[in-house]
Amino acid sequence: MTALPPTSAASGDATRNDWTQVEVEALFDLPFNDLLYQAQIAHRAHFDANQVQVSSLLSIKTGRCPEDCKYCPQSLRWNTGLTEQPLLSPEQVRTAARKARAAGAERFCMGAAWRRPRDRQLDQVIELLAVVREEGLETCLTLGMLSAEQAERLGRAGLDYYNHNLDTSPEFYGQVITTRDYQDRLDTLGHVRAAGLKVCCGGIVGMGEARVDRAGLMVQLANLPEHPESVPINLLVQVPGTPLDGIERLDPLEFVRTIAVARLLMPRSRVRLSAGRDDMSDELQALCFLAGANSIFYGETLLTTGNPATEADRGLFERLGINAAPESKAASLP
Ligand code: SAM
Ligand code: DTB
Ligand code: SF4
Repeated sequence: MTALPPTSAASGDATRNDWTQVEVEALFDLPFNDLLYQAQIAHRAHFDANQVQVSSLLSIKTGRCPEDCKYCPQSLRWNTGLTEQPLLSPEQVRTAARKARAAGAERFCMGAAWRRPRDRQLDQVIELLAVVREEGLETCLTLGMLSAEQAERLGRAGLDYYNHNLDTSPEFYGQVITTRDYQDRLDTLGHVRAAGLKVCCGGIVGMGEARVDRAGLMVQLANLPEHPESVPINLLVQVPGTPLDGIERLDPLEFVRTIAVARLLMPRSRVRLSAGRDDMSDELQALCFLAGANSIFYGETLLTTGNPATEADRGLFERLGINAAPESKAASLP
C-alpha cells in the first residue's frame, strides 16, 4: 500500500497559496518513490522535463557585510579569510557578462554583500545593469533589503528578477540571523512584486534545521501572494570560519525531498538546484532533476565559493539528455 495523501498535490491544475503546515509535512513524510512520482507529474504538467534553465552569478561587491547570517562567508563578524572587493566597474561586469553568455548562460545574476543599498550605490548598480542588458542577457540582482522606491527604480531600469530569500522557517530563522527579521524580508519581497519585478526567492537547507522547518519554509514560499517565478534551494556550503561550519550534513535524500516538495507546491516556478552542487555526485544531481529541479547556477564560482566546472555540467547534461535551451523554447509547453 502506498500512502498518497487524500488530495493528490500533483493532480490539481490550479496553483494554491493556502498550504497548511500539516499538509506540507505529510508530503515530506511520503515514501520517497511516491513523493518523486507526484513531483514528476507536476513537473511534466508545466515544463519540458528535460530542459534546465542556466543562470550565471557574479559577486559585484564582496565581503564586509554588517549582517550576521551564520552561514555566510561575507559577514564581517566571521573570520573566513575572504578577500574583500569593492563594487566592480562597468568594464569588469561587461567582461564577466560576455564570458557567461559565451558559456551559454541565459541570465546574469549580480550579488552584493549589503544589508541594503544606499541610493548612491543603487545608482552605480543601475549602470552595471545597463551593461548586462546591452550584452543581451536577462538580469537578476540581489542587494539585500529594498525600499519601495528603490524597487521601483530597478523596475524602471529594466531589471528582470530580484533575488531575496526567506532562507528558512520563521521559527528557526532567529537561530541563523538576528540583524534583520523575517518581516523585513517579506516587506522587501512585497516591494519587489509591487514594482512589477519577477521574484527569485528560496532558502537554505542543511543548517541544522528540522524537517518541520524545511516544511515551514516551503509553506511560507508557497503562500506568498504570488509564487516566486524562481525558487533557489541552496544546500549549505560549509565555509571555515562561519558558525555553521562543521554542522552535521543533511541526508542527501532529504535534500531531494525538499526539491520535490518545492516542485509540488509551486508547480509553475523554476526550482533552482542552487548552492552546494560542488559537493554533490552526478547521481544526486540527477535525482534532483528527477524531483523537479529545472534551473542551476552555471559557472565556476557562485558568489565566493566553488561551483562545478562548466565542462562538467555540460557532460552531465549530455549524459542525462538534458537540454539547456533558452527559456522561450520551454514557454510554449502547457
Ligand atoms: N546580501 C544579500 C542578501 O543576503 O539578501 C544578497 C546576497 S546573499 C549571499 C544571497 C543568498 O545566498 C542568501 O540569502 C543565502 O540564501 C545564500 N547563501 C549565502 N551563503 C551561503 C552558503 N554558505 N551556503 C548556501 N547558501 C548561501
Ligand atoms: C541564492 O539563493 N543562492 C546564490 C544566489 N541566490 C545569490 C548565492 C549562493 C551563495 C553561496 C555562497 C557563496 O558563494 O558565497
Ligand atoms: Fe550579508 Fe547577504 Fe551574507 Fe547575510 S547572506 S551576511 S546579508 S551577504
